[in-house]
Amino acid sequence: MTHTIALTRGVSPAMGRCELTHLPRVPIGLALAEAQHRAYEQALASLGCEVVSLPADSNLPDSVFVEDVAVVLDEIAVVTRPGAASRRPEAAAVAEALVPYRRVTAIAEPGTIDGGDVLRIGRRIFVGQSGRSNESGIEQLRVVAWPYGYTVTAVPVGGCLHLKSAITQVGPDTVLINPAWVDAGAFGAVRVIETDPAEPYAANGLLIGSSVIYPASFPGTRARLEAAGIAVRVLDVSELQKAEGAVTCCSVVFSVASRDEDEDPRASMETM
Ligand code: CIR
Repeated sequence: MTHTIALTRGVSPAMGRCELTHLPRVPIGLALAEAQHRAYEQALASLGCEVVSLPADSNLPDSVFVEDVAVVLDEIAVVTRPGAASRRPEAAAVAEALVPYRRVTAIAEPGTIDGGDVLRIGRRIFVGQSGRSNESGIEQLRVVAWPYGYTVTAVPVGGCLHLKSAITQVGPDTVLINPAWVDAGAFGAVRVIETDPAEPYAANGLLIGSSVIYPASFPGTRARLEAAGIAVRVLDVSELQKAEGAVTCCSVVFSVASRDEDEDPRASMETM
């Protein structure tokens, strides 16, 4: 038996100083951001996840976006080296939190990867060639993952921050995609749902079991998901969106053996 862990981290009081690439800086309501983040954690819990929440860090504006600092495969966790230098100190606490669950390795300089660029569909891992993830980082991920039977494919992406701004998995063999930012052909034979053209940022949904946690701000695309038979759990994440975050980026989701069957989880840290 397995269960699902969702690792999260509290909203930093410094979130107003977050990295921004495509959006203008606008005031972020901290109390509202915290409330939205709590609702997000509650949605994860109600969908069956055990939520492991790390404390907020007032020195790390973007640290709520934990997805970017770890890629957790079934066999091993890879702590990333984020493309934005301001985000690199986020990795230490997340690496420590993963030690009870996985052997932990790390992307080394000069490699960079943001977890937001990493889309895993079964044993296929796609990594966006974005402003945040470079060739060395992608190659290091490939070297870590191939012994476990994963392929790692670099995918050109443009117009957005990360690969998962442009495409996410919303069903066992279904992706939600903004075709203006990434070419659907790169992902093989999967069912494709396109975002509403009026909602370019709408391709980011978080699949938990058979439900998709999804922002309230994209009703046109939500209707397309529902018309395709997908169960959608709608959340208002307006304040996280002002920091260029979405719903995948606020958690690292992975399976673990349920406690009664836990056998001596390996707890070591190594670097490449
Ligand atoms: C950044 O620019 O790094 C943050 N302000 C937003 C990161 C969002 N991460 C994600 O969607 N995976």
